[in-house]
This record gives sequence, C-alpha cells and structure tokens, in this order.
Amino acid sequence: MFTGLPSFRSVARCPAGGLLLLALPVAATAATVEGTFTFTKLTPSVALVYLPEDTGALPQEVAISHKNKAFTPRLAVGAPGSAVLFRNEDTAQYNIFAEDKELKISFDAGISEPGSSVEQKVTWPEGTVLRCGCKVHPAMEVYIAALRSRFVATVEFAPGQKTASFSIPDVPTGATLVRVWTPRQPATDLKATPSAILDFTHKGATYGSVAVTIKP
Ligand SMILES: [Cu+2]
Repeated sequence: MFTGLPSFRSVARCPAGGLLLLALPVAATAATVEGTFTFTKLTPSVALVYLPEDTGALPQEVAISHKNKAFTPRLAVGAPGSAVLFRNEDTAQYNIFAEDKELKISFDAGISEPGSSVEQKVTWPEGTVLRCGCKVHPAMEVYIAALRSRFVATVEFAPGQKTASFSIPDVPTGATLVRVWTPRQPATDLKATPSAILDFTHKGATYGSVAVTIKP
C-alpha cells in the first residue's frame, strides 16, 4: 500500500466550472489552445483534448478519490508507468476494477476499506484511455488516459450540461495538431490552423461538436 501524498502536475480550475487544466509551464512558448464543446444530446461524462505530438510528460503519481460515491477526478491523465492511487475517502467499502477487452486490461483490486488506498500502474498504451469502475457502486466510473503529452485539458460534464469551454495555455508556437476524445468518440485529430470544428455523430445524426482555435 502506498501511503505518501500524491503529487500533481499543476492543476487549475476554470471559474466557468467543470474544467481541469493540466499543463507544465514551458519556456519559450506563446500560443494557447481554446475551445468549446456543445451538445444537443448525449453529452458525455468527460472529454479529453491534448496535443498528441508532445511527449514530454514523465510518469507521476495520479490520485483519484472515491468520496460520496463519486470519483474525483472523473478523467485522470498519467504518462505510461504512472502510479494511479485510488483513495477510499468514503465511509463505505469499495472495489475498483477494470475490464477492457480492447486494451487487454483486466484487474480487480478487491474490497478496499475506508481510509485505505489501492494502486494501479498505467500499463495500457500511450494514447489510450481505460475505464475503471467500482463493483460496489455500479454507477461510478472513472477514465484514465495514458498520455505523454504535457499539453492536456480534461473536461467533466455535470448531468444536463450542454456546453463547456477549455483552454491549454503555453503550448509551443507552431503547434496545429489537436486530438479530441470522449467515451463515445474515438480519438480524432484536428488540424487547427488556426481553427477547426469536429461534429459528433451517432447513427447519422449530429449530437454535438467541438470548436478548437489555436491563438498565437
Ligand atoms: Cu464505490
């Protein structure tokens, strides 16, 4: 069991709410990625936006809290090899598990008592996202992205939320490639020169979009 305090990459919370930014300050950068998700229906629980060409992120400790029968965050990011620490901050037992046939990841951490933690290494491939759940609380889910990119925005949608904005500050000047992922949308690359729009479709009908701009 791991008992030390987890360390984070710098985390900022947007006043608009529902948005986490994870980025390291990098010298000699000047551009900013900005964008907005808009959904008319089928709003996902989370969304991920990042610059796939960057590979500067190192393995780290990623903390995920289980509290009030919810995971916080609901979308976490760690470079391959990172240690993900699930912390039981509830008054009830939990049981973290994952079962992903595509990624060939299957684990069951067993029953975890309140106040304890279980650790899982990020062993799935760079650029993929694993969904983990809790066998005690089947409605709970958390996504963990294996990314080497340092330029990442994670978005968490509240029930009924239709739009959410995000930004990734201090990205390298000249960056144009932006990757977008949601649980319903396979990772899709956009060339933002300087702007791009991706429509989300299901059975031929558009249910949302994301607009991305890179501002120098
Ligand atoms: Cu649970």
